[in-house]
Amino acid sequence: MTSTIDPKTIGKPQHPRRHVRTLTGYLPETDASGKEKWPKGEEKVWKAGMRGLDKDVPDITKSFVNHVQTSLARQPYNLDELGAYQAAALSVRDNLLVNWNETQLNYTRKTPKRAYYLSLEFLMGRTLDNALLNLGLKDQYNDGVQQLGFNMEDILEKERDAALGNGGLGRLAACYLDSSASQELPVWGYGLRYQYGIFQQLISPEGNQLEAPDPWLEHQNPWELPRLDVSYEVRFYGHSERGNDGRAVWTGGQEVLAIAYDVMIPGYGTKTTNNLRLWESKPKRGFDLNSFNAGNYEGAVESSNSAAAITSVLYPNDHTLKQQYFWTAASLADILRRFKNTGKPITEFPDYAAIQLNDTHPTLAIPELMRILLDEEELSWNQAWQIVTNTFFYTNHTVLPEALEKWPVPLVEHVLPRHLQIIYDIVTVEKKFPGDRDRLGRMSLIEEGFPKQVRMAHLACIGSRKVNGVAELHSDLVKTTILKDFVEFEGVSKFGNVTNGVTPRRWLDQCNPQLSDLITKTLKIDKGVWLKDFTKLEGLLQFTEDKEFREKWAAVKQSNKERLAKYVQSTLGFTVRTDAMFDVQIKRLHEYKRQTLNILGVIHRYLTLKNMSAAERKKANRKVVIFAGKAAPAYYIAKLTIRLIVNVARIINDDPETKEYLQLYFLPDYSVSLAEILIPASDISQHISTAGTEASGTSNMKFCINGGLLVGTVDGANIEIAEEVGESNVFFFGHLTPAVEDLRYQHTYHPIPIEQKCPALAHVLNEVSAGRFGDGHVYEPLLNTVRQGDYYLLTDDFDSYIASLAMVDEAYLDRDEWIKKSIRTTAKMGKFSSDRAILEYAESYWNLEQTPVPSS
Ligand code: T68
Repeated sequence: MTSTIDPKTIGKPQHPRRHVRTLTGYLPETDASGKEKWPKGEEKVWKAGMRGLDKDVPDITKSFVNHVQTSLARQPYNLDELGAYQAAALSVRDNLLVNWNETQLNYTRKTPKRAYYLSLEFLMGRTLDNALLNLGLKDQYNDGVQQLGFNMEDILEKERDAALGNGGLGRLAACYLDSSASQELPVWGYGLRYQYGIFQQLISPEGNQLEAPDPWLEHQNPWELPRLDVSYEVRFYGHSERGNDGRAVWTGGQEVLAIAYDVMIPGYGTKTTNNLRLWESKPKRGFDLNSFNAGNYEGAVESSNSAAAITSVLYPNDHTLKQQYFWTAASLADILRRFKNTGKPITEFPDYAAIQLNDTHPTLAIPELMRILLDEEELSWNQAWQIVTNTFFYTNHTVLPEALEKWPVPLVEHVLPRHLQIIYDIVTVEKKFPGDRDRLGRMSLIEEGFPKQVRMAHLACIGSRKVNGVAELHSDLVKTTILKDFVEFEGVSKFGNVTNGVTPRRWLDQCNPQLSDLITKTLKIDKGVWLKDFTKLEGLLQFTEDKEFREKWAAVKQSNKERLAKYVQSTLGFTVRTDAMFDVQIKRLHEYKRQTLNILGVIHRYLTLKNMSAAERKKANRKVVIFAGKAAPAYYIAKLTIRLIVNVARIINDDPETKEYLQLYFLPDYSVSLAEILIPASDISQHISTAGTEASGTSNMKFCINGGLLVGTVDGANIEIAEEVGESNVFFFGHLTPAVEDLRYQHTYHPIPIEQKCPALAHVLNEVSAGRFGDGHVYEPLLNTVRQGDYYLLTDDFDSYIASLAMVDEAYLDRDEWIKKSIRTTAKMGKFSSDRAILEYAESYWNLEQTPVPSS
């Protein structure tokens, strides 16, 4: 059923502003017209009687018990750990709300320019521990729950990860929110409230990845505030009728409601508590009463089911056009409503709002803002385009051609008829540029073919004020490959780089509390200071020659290995030996990330050990190799790599001759929380993408911050890490980016048989084929990616990879020197704090100012 409504009502709040009053005694008061009367400089007055933070243990236990009895409706004499977690979380949430309210009020009053981070993914992980840290209430809550007979560590374990993301891009968004709040920047996140996050990964007895749903909201989510009063209508399908004036009226189709859920984002050591707004889709009408009355029950609920489905799942490595539009339309409507509340003219919009596009997923916001400005605000094309191109900023996260988003024109036309018209109008503008036909074809927003496709990266680029990549090399590649023509047309100054960063709060203090303590005690600087000025870590350099300090440093690493071993024992039942070098590769499974190179290297090591005499083996390093990561469910080759790892692990871990020297584990269901256990335990980690393919990588930073060294290719942020920590502390191997194209050309036109080119690798592949690790036939399609074509250059890099691992072994044998390398690495990681990165965005891109909440 469709209806025609005035397009001007789209994006308007569904519920008229209610009549609000001030609680007696709680200023601000309202005047006769309902306008708030702010007491000038008398903040304390209106705060009188307002709820403050629970700072003391008795307040905390009282609030905990209160939540047990009221919010949870349970009795204090039979509470389990899940209940204790929920009560603790609700009590912490009350505290977050105090700061959140003050922050939002401060922004409303000061109307600073705000930035909006639009990301389809926010990989938040757990919240409770982070909220306690940022509020500065960790000790008090530890004591409080202990007094009530619970243990904070056990309570923390009860929280499920909020896993609303696939990998690096989603986790980066979460780090940036933490840093924005910590740096007192007015930044809001906008995303989707998926009912099911990234799938849960199970491993079958054969070693296959199986996927199960992740019903993370099952036990309710104490961290979200449903804002049922904040909702917008979003339209799909229908027709767009153009008038003579270039404006259009878009009617009919399906209308869906977007409902807001707010998640509070506390800054570390500041009152600033920002907001992450996640949208849930809901049918505009419950069900179609006519169909219902006619006995067509399925038909009656069909459209309401399709509306609810929009935000039901996070698709692995993919999103849908409907998700993208639903989210961008709701977010823009909300941003515009907030701007309009300031009473400023629409032409000033870019002075008050910067919108950051996290990859191309939110690019429909560009034609959507054009639609609103043209059809609703009735601006001219030029005025509208001027506003749009001063509002948006686009960050690219990949140059892999196959990963660049494109939507078929017929699909866009069907789902978003008005937006396709606007996209074609932008094409017209583009055609005004002088230049040859080839170039115009390359630059077009529309790729020719059957069907034609809309190139989202081109749209994001021309609709934005600035474009950036996420590490130096990657930003250069953006300029010289995928957006080369645009650089020539628009000038190089539009294109920049912001090297990624990670939050030191989660990725050092929370995940590695012992190291954090050791750093604080050694530097004699308050943790509150160095966690915010991460370059202070450099002070550790002067202690590298201090033997006692080195022993303490090594003891922390050892203890983290034991924590990991305990986790593996209790969850999987395997006994991991902790007197070994821990070598870790954790990331999404993808051919370009080359987990295959790693597992083939492990097999090579195993075969080498098998060929040694017992006496020779005794001299070898003991090594534990760990993998974790999910493969997209439809990515056959990536799943086969997991299967190979699992089956090689079975053979290796069971071999009495070698198992003392080599153990191998695939840890299922990789998550933020699992990374928090794995990273601090690692001696060496692998970042071994084919040169030029990994935009940045962020786990490389996390490992180094925690004193782990890297073995890697000259790619992404590995390069800048080496620049900081010194090349002697990084184990580089492999061909460089400029060689890749030529090597691929050779593979295609002058292939050299693998036996000749890389005998060591050929031997490994033959052993797999011959069934040494289970039925060899199963792995043929995977092995053939290396034997034929070898797009990711394993045959070119294998020998130098093995050589670099030999250097790792050699370096590890001198344990004292290794620990020095580890200390030097941590000490020089200051640059990679996400605080530095977010300040770069704020200063060089968004033109945003820090807006601290006044202290009371
Ligand atoms: C990652 N990208 C980059 N994409 O691979 C990584 N893509 O090098 C970089 O460090 C990180 O972004 C942060 O900049 C992704 O994680 C996705 O997850 C993704 C999801 C859906 C569709 C496309």
